[in-house]
Amino acid sequence: MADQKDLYPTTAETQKTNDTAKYPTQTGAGGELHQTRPEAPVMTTAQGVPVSDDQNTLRAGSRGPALLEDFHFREKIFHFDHERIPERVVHARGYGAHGYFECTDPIPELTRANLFQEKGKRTPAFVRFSTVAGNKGSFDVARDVRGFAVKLYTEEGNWDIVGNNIPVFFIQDAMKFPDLIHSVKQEPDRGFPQAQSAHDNFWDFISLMPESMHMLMWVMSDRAIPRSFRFMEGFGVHTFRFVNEEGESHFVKFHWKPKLGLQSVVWDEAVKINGADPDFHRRDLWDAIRAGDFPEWELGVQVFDDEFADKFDFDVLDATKLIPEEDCPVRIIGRLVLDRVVDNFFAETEQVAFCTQNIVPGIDFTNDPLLQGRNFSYLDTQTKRLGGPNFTHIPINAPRCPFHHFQQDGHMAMHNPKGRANYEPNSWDEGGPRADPKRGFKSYREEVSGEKRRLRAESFDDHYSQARQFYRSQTPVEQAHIGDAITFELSKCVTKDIRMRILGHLQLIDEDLAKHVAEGLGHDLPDPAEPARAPKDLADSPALSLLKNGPDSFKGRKLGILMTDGADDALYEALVEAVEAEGGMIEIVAPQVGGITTAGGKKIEANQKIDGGPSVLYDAVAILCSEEGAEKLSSMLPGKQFAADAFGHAKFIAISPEAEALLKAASVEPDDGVVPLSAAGKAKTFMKKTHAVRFWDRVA
Ligand code: HDD
Repeated sequence: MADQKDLYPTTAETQKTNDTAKYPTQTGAGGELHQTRPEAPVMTTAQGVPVSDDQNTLRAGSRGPALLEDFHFREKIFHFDHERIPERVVHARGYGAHGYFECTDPIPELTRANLFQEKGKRTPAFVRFSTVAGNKGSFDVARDVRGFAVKLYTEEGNWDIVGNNIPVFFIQDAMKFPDLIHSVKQEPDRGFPQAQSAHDNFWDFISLMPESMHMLMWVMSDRAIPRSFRFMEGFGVHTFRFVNEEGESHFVKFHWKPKLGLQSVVWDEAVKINGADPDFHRRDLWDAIRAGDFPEWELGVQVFDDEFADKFDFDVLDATKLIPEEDCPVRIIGRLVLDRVVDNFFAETEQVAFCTQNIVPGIDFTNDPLLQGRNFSYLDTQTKRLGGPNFTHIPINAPRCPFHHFQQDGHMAMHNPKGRANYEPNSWDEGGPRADPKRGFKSYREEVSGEKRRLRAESFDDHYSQARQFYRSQTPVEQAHIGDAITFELSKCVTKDIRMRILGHLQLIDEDLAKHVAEGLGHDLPDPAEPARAPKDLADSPALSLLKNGPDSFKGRKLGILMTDGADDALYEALVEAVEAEGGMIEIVAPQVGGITTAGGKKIEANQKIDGGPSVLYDAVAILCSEEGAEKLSSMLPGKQFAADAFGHAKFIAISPEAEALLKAASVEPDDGVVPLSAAGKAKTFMKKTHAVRFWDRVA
């Protein structure tokens, strides 16, 4: 197999060959083409035949009919016609990057998995983040669960942890997955709405599936509108097994914890970001990696035994439940670093095929009915999506360790076993591979028994207690956001019965939440729903709150500086220095993309023209302008909106004295979250304030 470097040349290398714009095609007077870039490689057909002219079809006469024998044209169009493959039935919109996993705390006593045996050992990884409901061309900041799928190319095969940024799921049994997904995607008769759950079908289904109430709380929280992939957690969701060399097993749940802390946008921002930059999340990942600011997560594990599982309030095989970190601590055992963008989106991000069935020696499944069903679905869907059983031959899916088997042929076979032996046992000298009872994967020897029945265990029947725990573990701001989100979504449901059914469930979760939503909708509260099991009060879990687990610096975040001609040089320089000291990024927004000239005569190029760089794209903003500049911005709607939105979204705002006029024009009454930069030293004070992420007092 070619080594990985050959398969994926670095982006810098590819970029060297991409700079073609300065070589326009020249056609001579006689209609023949001139080669305008002599050092470029000769273009060929897919068969390797050099091409002499890629601009004109072969014709009889200069204005006559095209000729069928034009094999270059036919091949080019034929290939183009076949460029699309089916998009993923869920998680269609996603973005991937390469990196590695590094073991920081080996755990051989728990698992024989190769990647956890040695401190410092690195295992190549590919990660794809995604939204669930939207089509491939939908927008990034939809209210939705985010997929967090990690492929680890271990020395004993590929291990896929196909998780989400939410630690629980809507349903308990894989049988209901098609129904769940049908309900949330576009309604089948009308083909809309796109990438959103705010419609009757979704809420109708959910209102009839009490088991989804816990997940519903998460999806209506700000977890479902993350600031970027870099600021969100990932979870393996199910309970898995670690199995050690002796064949002993422990249960395990996987957690990815972002080094930057947790951060989300607010709903009004999300709506506006989707218009301003539908690629907000993928651009963020691309920019961060290209800038060398490599996103990083810690891998944490919650490890527990049968005794803990038996005593725990809920069934550890029920994917609608989590184990609070306060009850079973998360032990950090490694880190995941994404340090390389893809060279080709289709070849890597689109063709990567995650399968929950891909596990390695040392890891095993449990009897979670959702997980068991997934193990069928992923292999099945990849075969359809990628066109046949040989999708493991595609470089992004191939193991990086040696592999030997007798599988052969099929569509697009890239490598078949060599030699005569293609079965075993055989008696040939070069008889090919054999199973190794010692090194090979062995399932944990769990005893199982029972009648064959279609049943849901009684231990799965508490649908409200953890929903209540989640809601009550949030700060008041977060609780208000959950209430507002449910109100918004239900207000998009045309059928009143659906809204009323949900209000019935909400009362079992939290009376105040139910009232908040009922008031927002203008309905009286109906009778509470009839629970299969009465909910109980569980201890609050601070680990469930986003705001309690936010960033503690400006690292990895972006300051948008709105500038005009005549802006003060010292204030600008102090701001840049303060942001850089924190490891943050800066974008300059100006009335013209060509940039501005400071009071001191310095030319600063802009990254965004004001109408293309609204404040929703930034974590915090600064406005540095002259008096005339403030007047100019005040006369422009995007100028006023920049200030008004930043304020409305509870952002920290730094201003030069002249910018006060713009705030006034935007009806912004400055508060403690607005920092006047009267002197250069104030830039640091401002940056310190931004550690709190937002000035929540403004909206509380
Ligand atoms: Fe799934 C894709 C995560 C339940 C069937 N799923 C998919 C992806 C993620 C998840 C992250 C995108 C992978 C990628 O980037 O290519 N899915 C989950 C989680 C679940 C879950 C965390 C619950 C704990 N999924 C689930 C069930 C089924 C599926 C119960 C079916 C029975 N999922 C699929 C699929 C997809 C998929 C149809 C679509 C595209 C693909 O697999 O590659 O097979």
